[in-house]
Amino acid sequence: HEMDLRLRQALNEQQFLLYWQPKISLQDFRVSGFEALIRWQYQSSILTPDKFLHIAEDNGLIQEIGRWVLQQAMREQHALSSAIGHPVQISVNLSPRQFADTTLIADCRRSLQQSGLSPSLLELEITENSLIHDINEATKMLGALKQLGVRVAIDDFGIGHCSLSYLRQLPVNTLKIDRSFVRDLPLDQSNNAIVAAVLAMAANLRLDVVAEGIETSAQQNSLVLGGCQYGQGFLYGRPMPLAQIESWYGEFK
Ligand code: G
Ligand code: G
Ligand code: MN
Ligand code: NA
Repeated sequence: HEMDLRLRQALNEQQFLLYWQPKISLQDFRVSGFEALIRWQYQSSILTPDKFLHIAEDNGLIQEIGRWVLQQAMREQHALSSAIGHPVQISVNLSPRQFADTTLIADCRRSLQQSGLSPSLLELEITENSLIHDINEATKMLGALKQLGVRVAIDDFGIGHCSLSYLRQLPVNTLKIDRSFVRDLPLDQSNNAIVAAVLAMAANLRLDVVAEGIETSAQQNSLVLGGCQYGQGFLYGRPMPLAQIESWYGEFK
């Protein structure tokens, strides 16, 4: 298959790169970290994951691509921190297949050793659906990650099928509220109620909350009022390559 070969070639020829989107503390508006988002430099265009990641997921290349992302993200963390002037956390998205594969632990451990990164500065983002596929295996994996000292976030929270009783028993650190709930804040009654409920539950379970997709200060302000600790979105910064972080930060601060 044509696309399989191209993806393989992309890996071999280092055509993948990372973009970084800032994560902002909504308490002091400092930069707390960055989320790594993969891109494919294909001929003269930069392709987003929706164009190729599902193919890699189907043909199994996602495992190798995922290992590359983890390693590369940890390599770039130091330069991100230098650009911002203090140590920043990095977040890496994991595909369901990566999360289901126990070699993840060894991969993380090796990349942590090679990069010298403090494990607490690494957060792995998984979706609810990664958790419910096999809850026993997921619980083991989360336990092993916790033992490594790595943090775990549930991405796109609220649109999947993870029950609250699972959530209570699983060792995760962070919920990332899906941007579909943030979009119509603060005017939409039901989204307001959903976000308030997630924030209340998270406070009870001692989980951090990141709101995704913040585009306006009205959205931001309602999240701040609700006690949401972190935010991400175009209001602060779009995903960008490492080389642009310094000039972005010059404008932001
Ligand atoms: O900004 P963006 O178009 O990059 O991201 C689209 C989707 O692709 C997001 O849902 C994000 O979770 C996913 N994604 C981005 N980078 C990675 C990656 O490195 N690994 C995996 N598994 N998913 C990613
Ligand atoms: O599922 P995940 O959260 O990993 O996806 C991140 C995706 O969300 C990326 O495609 C990123 O470009 C996109 N994104 C980040 N901030 C915003 C925003 O403020 N508005 C919109 N529409 N998309 C955003
Ligand atoms: Mn994510
Ligand atoms: Na998300």
